[in-house]
Amino acid sequence: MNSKIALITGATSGIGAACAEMFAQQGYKLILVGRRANLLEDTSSRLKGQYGLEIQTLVADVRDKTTLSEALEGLPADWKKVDILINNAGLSRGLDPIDKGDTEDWDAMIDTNVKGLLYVTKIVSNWMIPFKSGHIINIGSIAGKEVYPNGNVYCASKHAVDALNQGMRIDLLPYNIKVTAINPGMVETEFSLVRFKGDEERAKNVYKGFEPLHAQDIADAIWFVVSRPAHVNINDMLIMPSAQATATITNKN
Ligand code: NDP
Ligand code: 8X3
Repeated sequence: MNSKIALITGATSGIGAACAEMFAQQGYKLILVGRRANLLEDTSSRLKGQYGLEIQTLVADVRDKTTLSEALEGLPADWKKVDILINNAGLSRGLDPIDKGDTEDWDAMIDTNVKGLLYVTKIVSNWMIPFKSGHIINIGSIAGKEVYPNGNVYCASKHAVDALNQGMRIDLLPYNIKVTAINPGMVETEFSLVRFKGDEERAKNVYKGFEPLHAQDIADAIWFVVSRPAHVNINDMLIMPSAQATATITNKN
């Protein structure tokens, strides 16, 4: 049994849930963070039953720095030696031109994708520093490499993740902490349902006519990255469905 610990934000769905499964298979102890308590509990009891692991579940909104900090700092001391942090919690809300955007949507994206990621990273990097080891995986996006019509604020938030990924790598270098960005193209998860505010038809259409990435593909890539030898770091990985060339060009049947 591996005694390493992986902390995954946004573990209730999609990429985060697939990562929880992957790290459970690899024998890691898990700290799973998300807002939906029922889903966290379901995942936790399933993985505990299947892999016989220890799991801590933290029901927390990464935007709320007080509650988040209380939840993380409230973990037992021996759980604060986190080996892998996966900054995955994130969302897109709305797909509107800048003059029509909903400012509540903008707040949700910036507060979650940028500020939430920062709050988690500050706490967990301080846990890693004394051990001079650790690996932080930031889930960016093709939207952090390109800007597409109506993507404005979501793209800005993921460009910020790209910049923070580079900044963290510089700042944490003296402490032997690896930092990697995983930047996916279209992955079929709850992402589009959240973007389109529960419009299932519109969400399904996004993935029609081609095979999108699956959450498992991203978990596989993350496992590849974290399982490199100590002297190797993958700085940045851009992963697209074979049928998608750029953020806006997809070969659909
Ligand atoms: P999902 O909507 O399936 O999962 C998002 C996860 O983030 C959920 O577990 C959700 O949990 C959690 N989350 C959202 N807001 C918060 C919050 N405020 N506090 C805590 N947890 C939160 O989407 P994906 O799995 O696709 O998305 C994961 C990441 O991947 C995101 O950062 C997204 O931007 C990125 N990404 C997704 C792509 C795609 O095409 N799907 C492509 C490129 C990047 P809960 O609601 O329970 O809190
Ligand atoms: C999610 C992928 O292309 O919808 O980050 O922005 S995209």
